[in-house]
Amino acid sequence: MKRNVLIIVLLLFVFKADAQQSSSYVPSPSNLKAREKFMDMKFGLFIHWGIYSVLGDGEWIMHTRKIPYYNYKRLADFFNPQEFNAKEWVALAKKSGMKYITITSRHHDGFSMFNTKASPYNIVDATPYKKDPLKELADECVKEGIELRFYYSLLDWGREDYSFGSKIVNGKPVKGDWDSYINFMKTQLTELITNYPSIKGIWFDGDWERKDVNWHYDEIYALIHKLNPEIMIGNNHHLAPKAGEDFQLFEKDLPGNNTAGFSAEAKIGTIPLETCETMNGSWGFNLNDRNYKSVKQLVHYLVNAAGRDANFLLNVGPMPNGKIQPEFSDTLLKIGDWIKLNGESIYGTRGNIVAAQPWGVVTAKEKIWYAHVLTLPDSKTVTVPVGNKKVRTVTLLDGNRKLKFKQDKGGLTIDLEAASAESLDTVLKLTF
Ligand code: FHN
Repeated sequence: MKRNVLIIVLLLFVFKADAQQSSSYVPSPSNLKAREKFMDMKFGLFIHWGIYSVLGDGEWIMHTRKIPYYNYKRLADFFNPQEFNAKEWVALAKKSGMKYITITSRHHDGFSMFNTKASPYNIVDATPYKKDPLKELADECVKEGIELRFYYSLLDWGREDYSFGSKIVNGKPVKGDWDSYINFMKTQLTELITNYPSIKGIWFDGDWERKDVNWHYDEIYALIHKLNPEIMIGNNHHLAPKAGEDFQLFEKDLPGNNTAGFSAEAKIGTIPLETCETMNGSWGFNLNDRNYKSVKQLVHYLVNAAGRDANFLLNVGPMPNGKIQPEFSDTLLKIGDWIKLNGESIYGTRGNIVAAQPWGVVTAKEKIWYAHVLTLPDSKTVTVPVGNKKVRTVTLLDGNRKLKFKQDKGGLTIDLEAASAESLDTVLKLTF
């Protein structure tokens, strides 16, 4: 009996210690401010760019075509993006209504797209280009008031210390040198934060490749926040947020959905949300992927994300010459035209005010609600569940025209006879 009591006391102690450890991260005031700003920004440009773009078949080509590391590395000799122009990329993001950029500093192929002392396998030392595009991008972003964040792969297909494919025992790969790999990542992350001091976020990816390994997040996250407490950490592990993370990522799905199959275990937490999606079906440049999403699909994605209180990070995979293909930029600029007219219903708003409706979603700012009618019902009316809030006016955001409405216990029913069936999104502005 005595022994059982002792075991229970011990277990309680262990659980408590664990709970304390995982709740020990207290975001700094600057980090909390950064989170609010992040939620206000709503729309960002994701960029997957690396030496894989030379082959024009996506960023997984080394893995899918089983190209041995030492052969794949030769791509660096051909990577010379002479037409890369940070000004053009940032101007495109701005004109498209995007407020931040997240770019791959190092993807699963392990190639560093920045100037690093931690490995010679980087754009400055291993390519004829010899320059650091991330530095140019960081400087241009500062000039133009666009936030910059770095994607950073945890998974590495080539490094010996990572030893891709190795069995994991007791939290470590049996082959390779896990401590050396963790130290390598820490060195690179320190470089990214100290050499590019304006960056606002680190976007981790690849955790899912090694479910049972100890990634040492406690040390890695603490290091990042020690170097700059304001930096927001996100991790695309497809799970509920872990201690030390500042925003939660979703891939190819709105929070709460799992159409792409990544989010079965992605329980929604209490930190800011972001969902990312491709413009065709590929993250990295893919010469043969013509499955382009329409302006309407992407505007709807943005609006649906905002309605669920999430940012939308929309991806382009630039070509090996450094240009963004016109199919992408044309669509992005059209999204920008839509945002110019409707931005007040997106930027600075919050979502999850009411659950998503069959006709669309609601975003809100101060005392205004924006009902986004994405599918105009045949009845040409929508009912917004406003509860017992008394509605004063309902207007079409486009043109400011007043709409007729009636309010009763069932909600607020709005007459949409005046709305155009052609509109990408009929935005109704409700004042209370
Ligand atoms: O494997 C990557 C993929 O290449 C891409 O970077 C996406 C972006 O969300 N994340 C991984 C798949 O989960």
